[in-house]
Amino acid sequence: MKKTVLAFSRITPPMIERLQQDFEVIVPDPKKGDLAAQFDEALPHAHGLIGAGRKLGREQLAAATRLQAVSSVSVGYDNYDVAYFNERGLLLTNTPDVLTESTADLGFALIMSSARRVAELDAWTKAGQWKASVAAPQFGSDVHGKTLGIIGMGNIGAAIARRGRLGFNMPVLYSGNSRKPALEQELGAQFRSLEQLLAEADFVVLVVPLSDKTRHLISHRELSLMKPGAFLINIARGPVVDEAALVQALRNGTIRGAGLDVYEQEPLAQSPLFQLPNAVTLPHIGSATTQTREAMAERAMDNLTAALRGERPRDLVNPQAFKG
Ligand code: 8YV
Repeated sequence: MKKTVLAFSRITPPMIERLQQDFEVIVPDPKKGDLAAQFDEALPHAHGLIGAGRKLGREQLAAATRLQAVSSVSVGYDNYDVAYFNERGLLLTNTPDVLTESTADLGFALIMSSARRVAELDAWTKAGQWKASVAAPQFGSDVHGKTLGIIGMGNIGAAIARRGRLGFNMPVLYSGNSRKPALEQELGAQFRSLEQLLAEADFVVLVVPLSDKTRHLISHRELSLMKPGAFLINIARGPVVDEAALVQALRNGTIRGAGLDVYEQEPLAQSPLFQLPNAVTLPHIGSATTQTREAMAERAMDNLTAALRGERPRDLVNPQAFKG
């Protein structure tokens, strides 16, 4: 008998088709009524879950008595209670590598857009404000040659650092848990304490995973250490930044601007950030290109298929739970 896979977020028709070759697939459908009720009803039957953007832990999975594996269509796995997964022997997988370059592209788009005021001046032009040659009130800040500070030099951080160093001649600073000698060699990147990096960088880019250690890593004190002309870019997770402190810093000129892809609450329907011209606000699109989302879907399906066949999945987050 085929095992059952339940999707916990929207998955594409090609994904459904591929999964159906091996599994019974249940995808809650808004046309059939309440999504949460459909999910709750299917949960006790599921051997595998696949999706993204949903908190899953003890409370949410109590009824999932047949569950063996959860395949997240994301690299970040802060939504999952890994200790609980280990306790139950549930496998958790993610999708590293395939989104590195697209997410780095987006990080750089935010650097460019906030420094050169791309979104703001696009709206200004379309509003018919362009009546004479632009002057100082529309001027932006240079990107090339400025100092790039990466907080969390993992794969995505390194991909942004390469863009900055090789494409824009930017000196690269980084902070984090460990030194990266290969990147120091390759890019001339220099290690700094968090405080030093904040004081020196013109663009501070957050690429750390969310954990108890990184929650509100950037708050009033850290923002006050940044240069008044500097920009904060967050493509990591919203709660890494104390958003109220950021709003204050953007309002009173503690820093020049921010480029944000992630927020403390998502989706973000209302926010004081929307009133701030020096905040670029994107709807969590780091990996959202057609090619990358397809690659993530493939990787997530490979992981789930392996896990439900009793094989060790390629991207196993919690090897402790694998009894292979
Ligand atoms: C998406 C991400 O937000 O992979 C991650 O960790 O943040 C993004 O790719 C996520 O996959 C939700 O669709």
